[in-house]
Amino acid sequence: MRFLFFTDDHKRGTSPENRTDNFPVTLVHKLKEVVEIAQEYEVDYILHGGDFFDVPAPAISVCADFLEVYQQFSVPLFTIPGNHDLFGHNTATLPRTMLGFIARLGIVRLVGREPIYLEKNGLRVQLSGQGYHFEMDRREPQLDYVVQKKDCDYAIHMVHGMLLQRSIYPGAIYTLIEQIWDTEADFTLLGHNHLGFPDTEKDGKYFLNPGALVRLSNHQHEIKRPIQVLIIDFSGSSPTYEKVRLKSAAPGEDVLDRSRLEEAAFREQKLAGYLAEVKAAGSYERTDVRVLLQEIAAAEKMSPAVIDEALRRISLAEEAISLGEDKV
Ligand SMILES: [Mn+2]
Repeated sequence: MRFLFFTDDHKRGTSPENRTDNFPVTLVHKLKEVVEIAQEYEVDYILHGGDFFDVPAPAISVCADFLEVYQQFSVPLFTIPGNHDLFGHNTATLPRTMLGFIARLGIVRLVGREPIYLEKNGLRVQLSGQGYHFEMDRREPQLDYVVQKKDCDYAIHMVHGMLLQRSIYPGAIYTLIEQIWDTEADFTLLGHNHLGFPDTEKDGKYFLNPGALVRLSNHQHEIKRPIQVLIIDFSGSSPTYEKVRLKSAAPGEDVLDRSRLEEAAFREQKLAGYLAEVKAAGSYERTDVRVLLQEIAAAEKMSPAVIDEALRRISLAEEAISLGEDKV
Protein backbone atom coordinates (compact mmCIF):
# COMPACT_ATOMS: atom_id res chain seq x y z
CA MET A 1 0.00 0.00 0.00
CA ARG A 2 1.39 3.39 -1.01
CA PHE A 3 0.49 6.94 0.04
CA LEU A 4 1.29 10.33 -1.42
CA PHE A 5 1.34 13.15 1.14
CA PHE A 6 1.47 16.87 0.43
CA THR A 7 0.26 19.89 2.34
CA ASP A 8 -0.57 23.59 2.52
CA ASP A 9 -1.32 24.38 -1.12
CA HIS A 10 -3.44 27.38 -0.07
CA LYS A 11 -5.59 27.45 -3.19
CA ARG A 12 -6.50 31.05 -4.00
CA GLY A 13 -7.49 33.17 -6.98
CA THR A 14 -4.89 35.91 -6.66
CA SER A 15 -1.12 36.18 -6.45
CA PRO A 16 0.42 37.02 -3.06
CA GLU A 17 2.15 40.42 -3.23
CA ASN A 18 5.65 38.92 -3.16
CA ARG A 19 5.08 36.70 -6.17
CA THR A 20 6.11 37.78 -9.66
CA ASP A 21 4.27 34.96 -11.45
CA ASN A 22 0.57 34.18 -11.82
CA PHE A 23 0.14 32.16 -8.62
CA PRO A 24 -3.15 30.38 -9.46
CA VAL A 25 -1.82 29.26 -12.88
CA THR A 26 1.43 28.03 -11.33
CA LEU A 27 -0.50 26.15 -8.66
CA VAL A 28 -2.72 24.41 -11.24
CA HIS A 29 0.48 23.21 -12.99
CA LYS A 30 1.92 21.93 -9.72
CA LEU A 31 -1.28 20.09 -8.84
CA LYS A 32 -1.35 18.46 -12.29
CA GLU A 33 2.20 17.24 -11.63
CA VAL A 34 1.11 15.85 -8.25
CA VAL A 35 -1.63 13.91 -10.08
CA GLU A 36 1.04 12.54 -12.47
CA ILE A 37 3.34 11.55 -9.59
CA ALA A 38 0.44 9.76 -7.90
CA GLN A 39 -0.09 7.76 -11.11
CA GLU A 40 3.60 7.09 -11.66
CA TYR A 41 4.09 5.75 -8.11
CA GLU A 42 0.77 3.89 -8.25
CA VAL A 43 -0.30 5.20 -4.87
CA ASP A 44 -3.47 3.91 -3.29
CA TYR A 45 -4.35 7.06 -1.35
CA ILE A 46 -3.59 10.78 -1.34
CA LEU A 47 -3.10 12.51 2.02
CA HIS A 48 -3.31 16.28 2.45
CA GLY A 49 -2.12 18.03 5.63
CA GLY A 50 -4.51 21.01 5.67
CA ASP A 51 -4.77 24.62 4.51
CA PHE A 52 -6.57 23.20 1.52
CA PHE A 53 -7.81 26.70 0.72
CA ASP A 54 -6.21 30.03 1.59
CA VAL A 55 -9.47 31.35 3.04
CA PRO A 56 -12.45 29.48 4.54
CA ALA A 57 -14.93 30.51 1.85
CA PRO A 58 -13.18 31.18 -1.48
CA ALA A 59 -15.27 32.13 -4.53
CA ILE A 60 -16.74 29.24 -6.50
CA SER A 61 -14.94 30.45 -9.65
CA VAL A 62 -11.61 30.16 -7.79
CA CYS A 63 -12.33 26.63 -6.58
CA ALA A 64 -13.47 25.24 -9.93
CA ASP A 65 -10.07 25.34 -11.70
CA PHE A 66 -8.34 23.63 -8.78
CA LEU A 67 -11.02 21.07 -7.97
CA GLU A 68 -11.11 20.04 -11.61
CA VAL A 69 -7.48 18.93 -11.18
CA TYR A 70 -8.22 17.24 -7.85
CA GLN A 71 -10.90 15.20 -9.56
CA GLN A 72 -8.18 13.71 -11.78
CA PHE A 73 -6.80 11.81 -8.79
CA SER A 74 -7.94 8.26 -9.43
CA VAL A 75 -7.71 7.33 -5.72
CA PRO A 76 -9.36 8.75 -2.57
CA LEU A 77 -7.96 11.85 -0.90
CA PHE A 78 -8.03 12.31 2.88
CA THR A 79 -7.45 15.68 4.51
CA ILE A 80 -7.73 17.65 7.76
CA PRO A 81 -8.76 21.30 8.19
CA GLY A 82 -5.92 23.81 8.52
CA ASN A 83 -6.21 27.16 10.27
CA HIS A 84 -6.87 28.83 6.90
CA ASP A 85 -9.79 26.50 6.23
CA LEU A 86 -11.77 27.60 9.32
CA PHE A 87 -13.46 30.80 10.39
CA GLY A 88 -11.78 32.06 13.55
CA HIS A 89 -9.77 28.83 13.99
CA ASN A 90 -13.08 27.36 15.10
CA THR A 91 -13.75 23.74 14.11
CA ALA A 92 -17.49 24.28 14.61
CA THR A 93 -17.53 26.52 11.51
CA LEU A 94 -16.36 23.69 9.21
CA PRO A 95 -19.82 22.92 7.78
CA ARG A 96 -20.05 26.54 6.57
CA THR A 97 -16.65 26.49 4.84
CA MET A 98 -15.75 25.46 1.30
CA LEU A 99 -13.72 22.54 2.67
CA GLY A 100 -16.78 21.34 4.61
CA PHE A 101 -18.85 21.73 1.47
CA ILE A 102 -16.56 19.71 -0.82
CA ALA A 103 -16.19 17.03 1.88
CA ARG A 104 -19.97 16.76 1.93
CA LEU A 105 -19.94 16.25 -1.82
CA GLY A 106 -17.29 13.53 -1.45
CA ILE A 107 -14.58 15.38 -3.40
CA VAL A 108 -12.34 15.00 -0.33
CA ARG A 109 -12.72 12.91 2.80
CA LEU A 110 -12.07 14.41 6.21
CA VAL A 111 -10.19 12.26 8.69
CA GLY A 112 -10.39 12.87 12.44
CA ARG A 113 -9.20 11.38 15.70
CA GLU A 114 -11.41 8.35 15.18
CA PRO A 115 -9.18 6.18 12.99
CA ILE A 116 -10.22 4.65 9.72
CA TYR A 117 -8.72 1.39 8.49
CA LEU A 118 -7.42 0.81 4.97
CA GLU A 119 -6.68 -2.68 3.74
CA LYS A 120 -4.83 -4.15 0.78
CA ASN A 121 -3.25 -7.58 0.24
CA GLY A 122 -3.70 -8.47 3.90
CA LEU A 123 -2.02 -5.26 5.08
CA ARG A 124 -4.02 -3.05 7.42
CA VAL A 125 -3.17 0.63 7.90
CA GLN A 126 -4.73 2.86 10.54
CA LEU A 127 -5.24 6.48 9.45
CA SER A 128 -6.17 9.34 11.77
CA GLY A 129 -5.85 13.10 11.71
CA GLN A 130 -6.04 16.19 13.84
CA GLY A 131 -7.09 19.44 12.19
CA TYR A 132 -6.18 22.83 13.52
CA HIS A 133 -8.14 24.26 16.45
CA PHE A 134 -7.92 27.14 18.88
CA GLU A 135 -5.87 25.26 21.46
CA MET A 136 -3.41 23.60 19.06
CA ASP A 137 0.15 23.72 20.47
CA ARG A 138 -1.20 25.36 23.63
CA ARG A 139 -2.82 22.39 25.34
CA GLU A 140 -1.33 19.02 26.31
CA PRO A 141 0.46 17.81 23.10
CA GLN A 142 -0.67 14.20 23.69
CA LEU A 143 -4.25 15.20 22.92
CA ASP A 144 -3.41 16.27 19.38
CA TYR A 145 -0.22 14.50 18.36
CA VAL A 146 -0.19 11.10 20.07
CA VAL A 147 -2.19 8.08 18.90
CA GLN A 148 -2.41 4.42 19.85
CA LYS A 149 -2.27 1.63 17.30
CA LYS A 150 -5.13 -0.86 17.30
CA ASP A 151 -5.50 -3.98 15.16
CA CYS A 152 -3.23 -2.76 12.38
CA ASP A 153 0.19 -3.25 10.84
CA TYR A 154 1.03 0.43 10.53
CA ALA A 155 -0.45 3.73 11.67
CA ILE A 156 -0.33 7.18 10.06
CA HIS A 157 -1.40 10.31 11.95
CA MET A 158 -1.68 13.71 10.24
CA VAL A 159 -1.64 16.95 12.23
CA HIS A 160 -1.96 20.59 11.21
CA GLY A 161 0.19 22.05 13.96
CA MET A 162 3.51 23.74 14.67
CA LEU A 163 5.64 20.70 15.40
CA LEU A 164 9.36 21.52 15.49
CA GLN A 165 12.67 19.76 16.08
CA ARG A 166 14.02 22.41 18.42
CA SER A 167 12.95 25.48 20.36
CA ILE A 168 12.58 28.81 18.60
CA TYR A 169 12.16 32.32 19.99
CA PRO A 170 10.63 32.79 23.46
CA GLY A 171 6.87 33.17 23.43
CA ALA A 172 6.42 31.29 20.14
CA ILE A 173 3.64 28.71 20.15
CA TYR A 174 4.83 25.27 19.07
CA THR A 175 5.29 21.64 20.10
CA LEU A 176 8.62 19.82 20.09
CA ILE A 177 8.95 16.37 18.52
CA GLU A 178 10.57 15.10 21.72
CA GLN A 179 7.31 15.86 23.57
CA ILE A 180 5.46 13.28 21.48
CA TRP A 181 8.00 10.42 21.24
CA ASP A 182 5.45 8.13 22.88
CA THR A 183 3.06 8.16 19.93
CA GLU A 184 2.51 4.74 18.39
CA ALA A 185 2.08 6.16 14.88
CA ASP A 186 4.70 4.85 12.47
CA PHE A 187 4.38 8.05 10.49
CA THR A 188 3.38 11.41 11.97
CA LEU A 189 2.83 13.77 9.04
CA LEU A 190 2.71 17.51 9.52
CA GLY A 191 1.26 20.52 7.80
CA HIS A 192 1.17 24.16 8.99
CA ASN A 193 4.90 24.90 9.24
CA HIS A 194 5.51 25.84 5.59
CA LEU A 195 9.27 25.54 5.84
CA GLY A 196 9.05 21.92 6.97
CA PHE A 197 11.70 20.40 9.23
CA PRO A 198 14.49 17.83 8.75
CA ASP A 199 13.20 14.24 8.65
CA THR A 200 13.21 12.84 12.16
CA GLU A 201 13.25 9.16 13.13
CA LYS A 202 13.17 7.52 16.54
CA ASP A 203 12.70 3.81 17.27
CA GLY A 204 11.46 3.26 13.72
CA LYS A 205 8.85 6.03 13.99
CA TYR A 206 9.05 8.89 11.53
CA PHE A 207 8.08 12.54 11.96
CA LEU A 208 7.92 14.23 8.57
CA ASN A 209 6.97 17.60 7.13
CA PRO A 210 7.96 18.07 3.47
CA GLY A 211 6.97 21.77 3.59
CA ALA A 212 4.13 23.61 1.87
CA LEU A 213 3.42 23.03 -1.82
CA VAL A 214 3.51 26.81 -2.36
CA ARG A 215 5.89 29.61 -1.48
CA LEU A 216 3.79 32.39 0.05
CA SER A 217 6.28 34.47 2.00
CA ASN A 218 9.57 36.00 0.93
CA HIS A 219 11.38 34.57 3.92
CA GLN A 220 14.98 33.64 3.00
CA HIS A 221 14.42 29.95 3.80
CA GLU A 222 11.18 29.95 1.81
CA ILE A 223 13.09 31.02 -1.32
CA LYS A 224 15.69 28.27 -0.94
CA ARG A 225 13.66 25.24 0.13
CA PRO A 226 12.52 22.49 -2.26
CA ILE A 227 8.87 22.08 -3.27
CA GLN A 228 8.06 18.40 -2.87
CA VAL A 229 5.63 15.65 -2.06
CA LEU A 230 6.21 12.59 0.09
CA ILE A 231 5.68 8.98 -0.96
CA ILE A 232 5.25 6.37 1.77
CA ASP A 233 5.49 2.72 0.78
CA PHE A 234 4.30 -0.13 3.00
CA SER A 235 4.62 -2.82 0.36
CA GLY A 236 8.11 -4.03 1.37
CA SER A 237 9.24 -5.87 4.50
CA SER A 238 9.64 -2.54 6.30
CA PRO A 239 8.16 0.91 5.50
CA THR A 240 10.10 3.25 3.25
CA TYR A 241 9.58 6.81 2.14
CA GLU A 242 10.99 9.25 -0.35
CA LYS A 243 10.49 12.87 -1.25
CA VAL A 244 9.80 13.76 -4.87
CA ARG A 245 10.57 17.30 -5.99
CA LEU A 246 8.17 19.02 -8.37
CA LYS A 247 9.64 19.88 -11.76
CA SER A 248 6.91 22.46 -12.31
CA ALA A 249 7.93 24.47 -9.23
CA ALA A 250 10.08 27.40 -10.30
CA PRO A 251 13.11 28.29 -8.14
CA GLY A 252 12.19 30.70 -5.34
CA GLU A 253 14.43 33.39 -6.86
CA ASP A 254 12.29 33.35 -10.01
CA VAL A 255 8.89 33.79 -8.38
CA LEU A 256 9.59 35.87 -5.29
CA ASP A 257 10.39 39.54 -5.78
CA ARG A 258 13.73 40.44 -4.18
CA SER A 259 13.14 44.19 -4.12
CA ARG A 260 10.04 43.49 -2.07
CA LEU A 261 12.17 41.18 0.06
CA GLU A 262 14.48 44.07 0.88
CA GLU A 263 11.52 46.34 1.51
CA ALA A 264 10.06 43.66 3.75
CA ALA A 265 13.32 43.35 5.69
CA PHE A 266 13.19 47.13 6.22
CA ARG A 267 9.53 46.91 7.30
CA GLU A 268 10.36 44.05 9.66
CA GLN A 269 13.07 46.12 11.27
CA LYS A 270 10.62 48.98 11.73
CA LEU A 271 8.02 46.55 13.06
CA ALA A 272 10.52 44.99 15.46
CA GLY A 273 11.27 48.47 16.79
CA TYR A 274 7.56 49.18 17.14
CA LEU A 275 6.90 45.88 18.93
CA ALA A 276 9.80 46.55 21.30
CA GLU A 277 8.15 49.86 22.17
CA VAL A 278 4.76 48.18 22.70
CA LYS A 279 6.35 45.52 24.92
CA ALA A 280 8.11 48.20 26.92
CA ALA A 281 4.78 49.98 27.40
CA GLY A 282 2.66 47.00 28.49
CA SER A 283 2.52 43.29 29.01
CA TYR A 284 0.52 42.37 25.86
CA GLU A 285 2.86 40.50 23.57
CA ARG A 286 0.46 39.73 20.77
CA THR A 287 -2.20 41.33 18.66
CA ASP A 288 -3.99 38.16 17.52
CA VAL A 289 -7.47 38.53 18.97
CA ARG A 290 -7.62 34.86 19.97
CA VAL A 291 -4.29 35.03 21.80
CA LEU A 292 -5.44 38.20 23.55
CA LEU A 293 -8.61 36.35 24.53
CA GLN A 294 -6.55 33.52 25.99
CA GLU A 295 -4.35 35.93 27.97
CA ILE A 296 -7.39 37.77 29.29
CA ALA A 297 -9.22 34.49 30.01
CA ALA A 298 -6.27 33.26 32.08
CA ALA A 299 -5.87 36.56 33.93
CA GLU A 300 -9.59 36.88 34.68
CA LYS A 301 -10.17 33.13 35.29
CA MET A 302 -13.04 33.11 32.79
CA SER A 303 -15.31 30.06 32.67
CA PRO A 304 -15.08 27.70 29.66
CA ALA A 305 -18.64 28.66 28.66
CA VAL A 306 -17.67 32.34 28.44
CA ILE A 307 -14.53 31.52 26.44
CA ASP A 308 -16.55 29.33 24.04
CA GLU A 309 -19.07 32.11 23.55
CA ALA A 310 -16.28 34.63 22.87
CA LEU A 311 -14.72 32.22 20.33
CA ARG A 312 -18.09 31.70 18.68
CA ARG A 313 -18.58 35.45 18.28
CA ILE A 314 -15.04 35.94 16.92
CA SER A 315 -15.71 33.23 14.29
CA LEU A 316 -19.02 34.86 13.32
CA ALA A 317 -17.28 38.23 13.01
CA GLU A 318 -14.53 36.78 10.81
CA GLU A 319 -17.12 34.99 8.70
CA ALA A 320 -19.14 38.17 8.27
CA ILE A 321 -16.04 40.15 7.30
CA SER A 322 -15.05 37.51 4.73
CA LEU A 323 -18.51 37.76 3.18
CA GLY A 324 -18.11 41.50 2.83
CA GLU A 325 -20.44 42.45 5.65
CA ASP A 326 -18.94 45.09 7.86
CA LYS A 327 -21.60 44.91 10.53
CA VAL A 328 -21.83 41.88 12.80
MN1 LIG B 1 -0.52 26.96 5.82
